[in-house]
Amino acid sequence: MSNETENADLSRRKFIKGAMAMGALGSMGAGLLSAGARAAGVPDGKIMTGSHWGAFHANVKNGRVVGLEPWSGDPHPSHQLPGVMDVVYSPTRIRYPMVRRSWLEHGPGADTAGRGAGDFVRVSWDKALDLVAQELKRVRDQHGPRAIFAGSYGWKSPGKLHNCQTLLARAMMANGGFVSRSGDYSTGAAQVILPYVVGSIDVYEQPTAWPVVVEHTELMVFWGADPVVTNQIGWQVPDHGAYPAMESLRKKGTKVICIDPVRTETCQFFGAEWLAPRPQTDVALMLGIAHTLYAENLHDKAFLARYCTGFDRFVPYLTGKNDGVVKDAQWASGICGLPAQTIQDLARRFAGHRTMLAAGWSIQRQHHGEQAHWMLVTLAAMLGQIGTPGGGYGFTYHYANGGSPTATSPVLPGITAGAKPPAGAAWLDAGGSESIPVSRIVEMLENPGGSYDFNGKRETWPDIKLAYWVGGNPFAHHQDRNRMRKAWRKLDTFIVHELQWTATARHADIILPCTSTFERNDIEGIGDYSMSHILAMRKAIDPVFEARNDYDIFTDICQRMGTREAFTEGRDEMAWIRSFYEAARVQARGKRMEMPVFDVFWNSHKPLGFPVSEEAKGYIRHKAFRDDPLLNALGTASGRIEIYSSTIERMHYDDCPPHPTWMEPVERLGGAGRYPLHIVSSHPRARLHSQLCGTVLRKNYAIQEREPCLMNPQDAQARGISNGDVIRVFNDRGQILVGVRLTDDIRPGAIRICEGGWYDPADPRQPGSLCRYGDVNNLTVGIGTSKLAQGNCGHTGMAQAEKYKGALPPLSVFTPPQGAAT
Ligand SMILES: Nc1nc2c(c(=O)[nH]1)N[C@H]1C(S)=C(S)[C@@H](COP(=O)(O)OP(=O)(O)OC[C@H]3O[C@@H](n4cnc5c(=O)[nH]c(N)nc54)[C@H](O)[C@@H]3O)O[C@H]1N2
Ligand SMILES: Nc1nc2c(c(=O)[nH]1)N[C@H]1C(S)=C(S)[C@@H](COP(=O)(O)OP(=O)(O)OC[C@H]3O[C@@H](n4cnc5c(=O)[nH]c(N)nc54)[C@H](O)[C@@H]3O)O[C@H]1N2
Ligand SMILES: [Mo]
Repeated sequence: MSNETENADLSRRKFIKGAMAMGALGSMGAGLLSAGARAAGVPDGKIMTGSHWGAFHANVKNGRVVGLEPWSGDPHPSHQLPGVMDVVYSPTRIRYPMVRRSWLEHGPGADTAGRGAGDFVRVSWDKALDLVAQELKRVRDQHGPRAIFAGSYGWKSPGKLHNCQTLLARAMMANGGFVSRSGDYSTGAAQVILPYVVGSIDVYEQPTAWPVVVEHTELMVFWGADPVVTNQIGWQVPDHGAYPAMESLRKKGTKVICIDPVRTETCQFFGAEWLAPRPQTDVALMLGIAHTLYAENLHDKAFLARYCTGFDRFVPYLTGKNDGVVKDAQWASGICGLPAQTIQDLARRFAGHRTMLAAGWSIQRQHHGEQAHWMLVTLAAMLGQIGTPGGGYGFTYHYANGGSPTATSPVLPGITAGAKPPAGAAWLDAGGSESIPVSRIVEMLENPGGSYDFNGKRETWPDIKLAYWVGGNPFAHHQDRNRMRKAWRKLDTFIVHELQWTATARHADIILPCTSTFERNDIEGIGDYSMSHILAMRKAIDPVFEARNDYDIFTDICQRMGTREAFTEGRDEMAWIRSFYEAARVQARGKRMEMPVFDVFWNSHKPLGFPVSEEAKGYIRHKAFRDDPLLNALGTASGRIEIYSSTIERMHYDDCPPHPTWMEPVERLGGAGRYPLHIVSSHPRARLHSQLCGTVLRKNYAIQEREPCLMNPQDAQARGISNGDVIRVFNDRGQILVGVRLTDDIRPGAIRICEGGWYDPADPRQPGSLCRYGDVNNLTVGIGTSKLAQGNCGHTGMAQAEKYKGALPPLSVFTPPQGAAT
C-alpha cells in the first residue's frame, strides 16, 4: 500500500524512469568523487549542506552560521542565499512550543473564530507533546482515523530523512491511519489529464535534453513559463544546469518567443519576441493557430495518422461544423486580443521551423486548466515534430532544471510512510489511505458527508475534526483566503510544526518549533532531473532556541501512543542516513559503479558525482515512440496520443469534454466577471512561495513595506495611481494592500502580485479583513479546475484597484505574536 505523500515525491521523480532505463552502464569515470580528507565533527568551519536553492557551505563561527558559500560545482548560485541563511535567525523564527489560549483553557473546538488572533501561551515540550498525543487519541477513538486530515501539502525542506511530510504520514500510519491528499498545487490539472492524452503524467518527466535543444531547435517558445526565475529552485537540491544551457541558446542566437502577460526575466534574458495575450485565453489562441495549420494544409497528416487517435473527431469542432463556431485566427483574436495576422504567422512559423513548445504550468493553474496542456499536445501533434531532435513539446524546461542530462546514478531511497496500519481500519485496507484532491480542502471542511466528482469517480467527503500540518503554508498557498478561514473554524484542533511564524503557524492551536536544515544531518540527491550527485547535508549548528527535529517530535508522540518502535524501527538519525546511502551503493554496484564507503563520503565535504553518458546528453522525449509506436506504445487506451478520449467521454463531465475545448473561465479579462483587472500570481523571483518572506530579502523588493504589484501605466493613469503608491486591490472575496511598480513590462488589464506574500489581516477575527502585506490568495478563485482533475485555479481571479488614502497600517506578520519571543 502506498501513501499519497510518498506518491507526490514519487511522481516528482517518475520522469527519471526513461532516462534511467537508457543509461549506459559504464564504469565510474572521473566524475566520481576522490574522497577528499576533511576532519569530521569540527564545530566551526565550512560545513557542506544544501537546500531547495542549491548546495553550499555554511560558514560557522562560534556556533552560528555567518555566511553561505555556494558549492563550486554550482554554475548559477541563487541570489536568494542570504535569505536562506537569515531564516535561521530572523525575528520570525519560532522559538518555543505554544498553545492557543482558548484551546488550552477550554479544550478542542474553543473559540475557533479566534484562530490567527495571536493569543498564545508558551508551554514546555513535555506538555505540548502530551496535548498532541492526547488529542490524536481522542479524535481517533471518538471519530476514527477518517476524522484526521494529515495530507499536509507543501514545499518543506529537502533531505531523505527529515522529510517532515512523510514523517507525519509515517506517524499517522503507525497510529491507525488518516486522510491524505492526491496531486499537488503545481500541476493539479495537467497531471490528471495527461495520462489520458499521452499515457503518463508527462508534466514532471525529462524533456528533450538541453544540448539537443541548443543544437537543433530553431524556434523556442516559452508559453507561460519563466525559466530564468523558476529554475532557481528544485524539489531536491538543484544542479542549476538549465542556466548554462540557456546561455548557450542565447549565444547561438536561436529565435525565442515568450507568450506571457508579463515581459518576464526570461524574455529579457533572451531578448525574445514578447506576445502578451489576455491571460487565461491560451486555449483559444492555440485553437486559432491549429485552425490556420488546418486551413493552410500545414498540419502533419502522416504523424496524426500514425501516432494519434481522434483528430477526425476534433476537426468538426475546429472548423465549427458541429457548433457553428469556426475556431479560426479571427475568432481567437477576439478572445485573446492578439491580432489575427499574428496568430496566422505563428502557425506558419511553427510549421516552418524546428519548434519546441516549452510550456510552463501557469496556463493549467486556471479554471478549465486541463484543456491547456491537452490543446498544447494537440498543437504539437499537428506540427508532427514530437520525438524529433529539438521539436515537439517540453513541460519542464522551467522547473528544477528539467532537460539537464540525467547522470548514470543510483536512486537514493528515503524515509517511507511505513507499513499498513494495524488491523481493524477496514476503510484503509480497502484501497490504501483515503485521499482527497489536494486543493479541495475547503470543500471537504464545508461539506462533511457530501459527495463530489473526481477523475471518473464519485467520492464522499470525510468529516474532519483535526488537521495536522508540517512543511507547508496553506494560509499562503490556498485560494480564497476568507472562505478558507471560515471553513477552518469547523476543526476542533489544528496542529502545526513550523520554523517560521507564518500565517499557518499563527492559525494553529498547537504550534511546535522545528529545526531548519542547518540544525540536523541528512542526505539528498542533487538535480531532480540530472541526478548528478549525492550530497551529505551536514549539521552546521545546534538547534536554535527550543527547536527540535520533526523526526524527534514524532518519535516522542509515538512513544506516548505506544508506537515508538513502529515509527523509528530502532534507528536514529545517522543510522537512517547510512541505510539510505548503503541501499544506493548496492544499486550502483549493479551498474558496475563503486561508491566509497559511507564514512569516507560523509567526511569528504564534497558532493559525490556520477557520470553523464553521451546517450543522456542526446535524449529526445518520445523518440522511442516515434521510432516504433507499436513496440513503444504510449500508456493510453489506444497506445497513441489521444486527441479525442473515449475514457473522458464516458465520464460525461460538462466541464471537461472529450477533446480539447475552449471554455470560458468563471472570470477573465474581456469575459465574465464584474471586476476589470486580471491578477497574475506568478511564483516570486526572490522567494520560494512564502519561504523567505520573513527574511532580509524583503527589503530588496517591498514597496513601502508591502508586497510589490506590477501595473501598466495606462491602468494606473485611469485610477490616479503613481509609481510607488500603496494601493488597495479588492474584489468580492477579499482585499489587500500592495505597493505599485508601474511598468510597460505588463500588458494593460493585468496586474501581477506574486504568490507567497505573508497574510496579515488587520483584524483576524473579522471575515474579509484587509490584508496589510499583500497575500494575493485573498483575491483568487477557490473552485476546482473541473470535475476531472479538481486542481486549483490560482491564476484565475479579477479585481479592482484604488489608491489607498488612509494612514498606512503597521504590519504585524513579521514580528512574533506576543509572548513568543521571551
Ligand atoms: N495564487 C496562487 N497560489 C498558488 C500558486 C500560484 O501560482 N498562484 N502556486 C501554488 C503552488 S504551485 C505551490 S507548490 C504552493 C506552495 O505552497 P507551500 O509549499 O505551502 O509554500 P511554502 O512557502 O514553500 O511553504 C513551506 C513551509 O514549510 C516550512 N518548512 C520548511 N522546512 C520545514 C521542515 O523541515 N519542517 C517543517 N515542519 N516545516 C518546514 C517553511 O517554513 C514554509 O512555511 O502554492 C500554490 N499557491
Ligand atoms: N524563484 C522561484 N522559483 C520557483 C518557485 C518559486 O516560488 N520561486 N516555485 C516552484 C514551483 S513549486 C513551481 S510549481 C514552479 C511554477 O512554475 P509555473 O507554474 O510555470 O510558474 P508561474 O510563475 O505560475 O507562471 C509562469 C509564467 O506564466 C505567466 N502566466 C500567468 N498566467 C498566464 C496565462 O494565462 N497565459 C500565459 N501565456 N502566461 C501566463 C506568468 O506571467 C509567468 O511568467 O516554479 C518553481 N520555481
Ligand atoms: Mo508548485
